[in-house]
Amino acid sequence: MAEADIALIGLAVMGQNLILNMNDHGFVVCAFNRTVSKVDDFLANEAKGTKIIGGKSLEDMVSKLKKPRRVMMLVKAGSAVDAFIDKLVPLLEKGDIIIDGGNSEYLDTTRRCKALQEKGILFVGSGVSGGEDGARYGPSLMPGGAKEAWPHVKDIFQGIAAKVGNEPCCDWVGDEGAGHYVKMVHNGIEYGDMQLICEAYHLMKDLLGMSCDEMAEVMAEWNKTELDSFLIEISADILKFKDTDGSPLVEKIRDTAGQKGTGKWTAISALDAGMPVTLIGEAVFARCLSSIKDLRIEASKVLPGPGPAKFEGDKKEMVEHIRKALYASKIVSYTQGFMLLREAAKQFNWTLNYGGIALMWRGGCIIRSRFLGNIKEAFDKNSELSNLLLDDFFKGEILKCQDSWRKVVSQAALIG
Ligand code: 2AM
Repeated sequence: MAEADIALIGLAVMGQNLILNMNDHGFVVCAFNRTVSKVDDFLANEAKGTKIIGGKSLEDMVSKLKKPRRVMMLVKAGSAVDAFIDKLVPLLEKGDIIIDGGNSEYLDTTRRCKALQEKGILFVGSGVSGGEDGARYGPSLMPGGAKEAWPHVKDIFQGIAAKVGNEPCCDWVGDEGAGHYVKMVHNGIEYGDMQLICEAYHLMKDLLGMSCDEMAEVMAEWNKTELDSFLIEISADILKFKDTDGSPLVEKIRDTAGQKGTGKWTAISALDAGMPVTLIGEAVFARCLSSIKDLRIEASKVLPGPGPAKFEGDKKEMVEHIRKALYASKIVSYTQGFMLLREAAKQFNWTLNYGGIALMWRGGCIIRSRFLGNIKEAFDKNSELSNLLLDDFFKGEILKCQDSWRKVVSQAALIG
């Protein structure tokens, strides 16, 4: 019997949580997974007592779907997505919809869109951000692809998405791989934000000699200012967190970072597009540098800096300079990110709604912040705005911050 509103394939945590979220919003979901035993496990545990149903096979899953059929995948990016598409297509009809909610490369999404269009199947590639918690209680969703699919998935997507006020952090992004492209740039910006926080930490710790508890307090204060954001909030929590021996856990974590690839793709795309997305590029390179730890240790023995940092000014004042430097750098990073989006739209012939993108990032996702509300306002005032720095609000903010910013950069360089 056709009873399910949507099927979801891929029962890792993200997939499970999205299903539970859809169920909470009144949608009947049919769950499926390559390893089929996980369907029964899920129904017997996490999904117990809900309206969620399961598929015994792909055929069984498809037979339980209302038409047009909606099938969402949350499986490992790459060949797993293509493998499921190949198995699904013979079971579907023209006008049915396949949605890829994984972290796929936008060029793959564009390719899949085109191939499925020829078969009459509507393909949607959607960015999903917010991690496990976001998936469960309200992610940021960035869908793009075959626009004819949007009226059929809009209610589910906007229903489960995070809300800012009453507005859902989900809207149609654009054609082909536009949704995954926007998610990619989101991840690049996330790398940039994290790098800026690390640099602020580095300056407070090594220039000003502050303890983790002191820095936690500063971050908590910063979270009441223009920097109000998820990443600053959790930085305060992380700095406060103690290991079982009572010392700050963060200091015990090896200072080498890996990467999943989306930050790198953003930098590559920026080079391809000829756009100066320097801050994200530096953030990606900083991760690369961090990961060659042995070489860094070796080099530090023979290439000393200018000696131990000696800061002689007013610490409290310097902390405020650092805050303003972080804020100004963040404005530059988002400006660069939106420059890249604009150039990609031109290159791929997409119509992107920049204010809508700012709103999609305003809540639910990892880079969620008050600041994205200001970006949304800038595009509301002028949807043709060529560059964020030319908006009156951001121009004013940069002018307010630039003296502090220059002080911090010069001090940091001089002191090594
Ligand atoms: P599994 O439980 O059968 O491993 C996240 O890894 C999700 O992607 C899981 O649901 C996993 O299914 C699925 N997955 C990973 N690689 C896959 C592949 N090659 N084909 C199909 N599903 C895959």
